[in-house]
Amino acid sequence: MSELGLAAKARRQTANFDLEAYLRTRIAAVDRVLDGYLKCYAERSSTIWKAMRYGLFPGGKRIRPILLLAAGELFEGRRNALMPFACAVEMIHGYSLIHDDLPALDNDDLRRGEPTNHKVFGEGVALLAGDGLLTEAFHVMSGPEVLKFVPADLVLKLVHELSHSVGIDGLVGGQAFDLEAERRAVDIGVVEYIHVRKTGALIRASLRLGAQVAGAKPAELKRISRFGTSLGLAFQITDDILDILGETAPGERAESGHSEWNKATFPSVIGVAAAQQRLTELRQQCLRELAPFGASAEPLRAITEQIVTRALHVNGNIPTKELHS
Ligand code: GRG
Repeated sequence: MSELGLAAKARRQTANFDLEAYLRTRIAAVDRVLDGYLKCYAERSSTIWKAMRYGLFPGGKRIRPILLLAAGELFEGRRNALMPFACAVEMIHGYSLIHDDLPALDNDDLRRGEPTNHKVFGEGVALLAGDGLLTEAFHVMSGPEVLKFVPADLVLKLVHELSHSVGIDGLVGGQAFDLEAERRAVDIGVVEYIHVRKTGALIRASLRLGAQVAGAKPAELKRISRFGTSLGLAFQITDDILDILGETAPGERAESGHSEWNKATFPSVIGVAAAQQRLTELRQQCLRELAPFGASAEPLRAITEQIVTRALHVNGNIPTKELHS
């Protein structure tokens, strides 16, 4: 089937899928378990505990744990086995946002419409709250409860994989490269290199972890990995298009005073229309990877559509290919 046919078919399929209900139930489940993990420290009632909790609640879209659960469900993984890993990736995401908002990095005052962690607790505590969430993620993943559902050798493999994805070859390395890129002109290859690591690595790892916990076969895991790479990049390009066109919700927008056009992003380097074109290609790659899974991949298909749709149609600037599909 042609690329345009594939996209049109995916849109017809996802039209019957209740994504809102799917997301609502999974967000509630993730929130419940995350809350439970942090509750065991609640009696300390210390400032660091409050700051860690503030980093997680109220949450955002919880897209990483939801992708992990969805990839796990695709291979009939059990919720009890998947959930510790889902919570771990959200804790790591929470850490990265707290640290990214600090004055030394993005210097943002608002996150999800509320004062950032360091504005409420001070820079020192915010720094430690990020460290606490990062550490807790690996504590949760490797806990004795997890071993009731997941073999120890697989847990070790997943801890190894996730730590690599958020380390120097992934989230941290991508962020460091991004910081350096602010001071020089970069081409689109460098921008892609940064985004695949800074944003894409954790999204891809979330999907891969879910699939592996659920016992995906090697060929299936490769497919999920390719899907994750494309979706991770699509997620960042979407965010940058919405940011640059001022469509990001208030409180989500960068508050650092830097012009969005000065950052190393797809729309600032190649323009909004070309960024939308790249997004269209990535959406098609995502759908192509999901096609062999048929109806079971409906949640992942619908999430993909939800991620890219707003950025493709923003400002009425619809790529020509879209108009004809
Ligand atoms: C500090 C090591 C370190 C890394 C920071 C995540 C990150 C790397 C920076 C955040 C800044 C940013 C705009 C990153 C792009 C990824 C992105 C869009 C993050 C926001 O993720 P969402 O939309 O947030 O999933 P919610 O609020 O829904 O949780």
